[in-house]
Amino acid sequence: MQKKAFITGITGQDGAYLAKLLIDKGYAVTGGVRRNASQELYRLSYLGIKDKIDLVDFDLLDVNNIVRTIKENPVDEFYNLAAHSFVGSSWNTPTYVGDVNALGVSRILDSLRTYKSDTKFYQASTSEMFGKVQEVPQRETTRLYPRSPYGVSKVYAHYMTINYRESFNMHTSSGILFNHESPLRGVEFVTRKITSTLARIARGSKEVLQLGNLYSERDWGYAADYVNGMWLMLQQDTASDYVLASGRTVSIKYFTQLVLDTLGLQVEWVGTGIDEKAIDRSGTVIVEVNSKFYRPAEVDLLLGDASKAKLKLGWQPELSIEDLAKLMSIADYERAKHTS
Ligand code: G4F
Repeated sequence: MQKKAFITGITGQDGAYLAKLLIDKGYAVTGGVRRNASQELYRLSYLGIKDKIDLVDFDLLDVNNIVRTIKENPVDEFYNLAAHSFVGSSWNTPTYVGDVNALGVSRILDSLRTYKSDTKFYQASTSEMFGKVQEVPQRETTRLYPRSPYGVSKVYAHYMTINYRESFNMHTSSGILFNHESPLRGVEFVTRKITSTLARIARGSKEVLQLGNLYSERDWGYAADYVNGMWLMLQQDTASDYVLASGRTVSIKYFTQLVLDTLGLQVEWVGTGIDEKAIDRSGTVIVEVNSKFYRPAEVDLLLGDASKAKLKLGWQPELSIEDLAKLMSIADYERAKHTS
């Protein structure tokens, strides 16, 4: 029988890649979309699956909508990828972020428990829960210390996912995913901000790439590899929590330099702190620091240990940070052809 899956946040980077993976595996995929949000279906079009998905109204704030959706769309696997996912702006709307990211998950879990408790559930947990890291590298057992309203909201959802597994014997798994990027990443996140801006500059645009903290370090992987891990979690006999990470961490500055190299932009870095800049051979500033992009509390270092996922799921990330930077830079250089 054809398997059925429901994906919340299907219009986002991970939702689109996961939908493609499931469709390729023969699943019938239904996607939840928030109709009052801008309809960003371009990622589904980019992957050639827009017409293969059934889209329905879905809102994490509306429990009646969630109940009705679960009753009308009974599925084998439910992937909750919807969230307010930009850490930087979570300080501006902390209550809203909590309502969506934390209580929204309670609404789904309790609706599933009541109306379709044999559904396998995936929760998008995050390395932001480790925040001010209590050990290096971080693994499933590392003590959580979130550093933003976003991180705090995700901790609540993470523990509710565990709680419904233990209280009601439901198959609820949590993927603690470290940063994962792609050409479909939103431009508000630092990797796409860097690749899209520098690609335009390489095509002759006169703008300057303005960044915040150049020295925070992230464990970056490729989103298409990571959605495969999500699927693998729901194929296990028993539910659990898994870290998905590359096991390597690099700074924002290192990633920026990889992109500059790929695009053939030769620069010299000068200055320190707020005055640090990358200047090209003609003396033009290409990259500069703007304190506007600093965060009230920073997560300085993330480095994940995905040994459990490798051992139990047979999961393996395929793309290195160097290859990822190339892939994203080239995709944005192509896109910039149409804007310059
Ligand atoms: O790309 P970012 O905005 O991602 P962040 O905050 O690590 O969060 C992402 O990954 C998490 C997984 O760990 C997810 F849970 C979350 O939903 C999201 O997908 O920022 C990365 C780093 C930060 O240290 C930030 O301070 O880049 C630094 N940064 C420096 N300049 C900047 C900028 N970040 C952004 N967005 N814009 C800048 O100009």
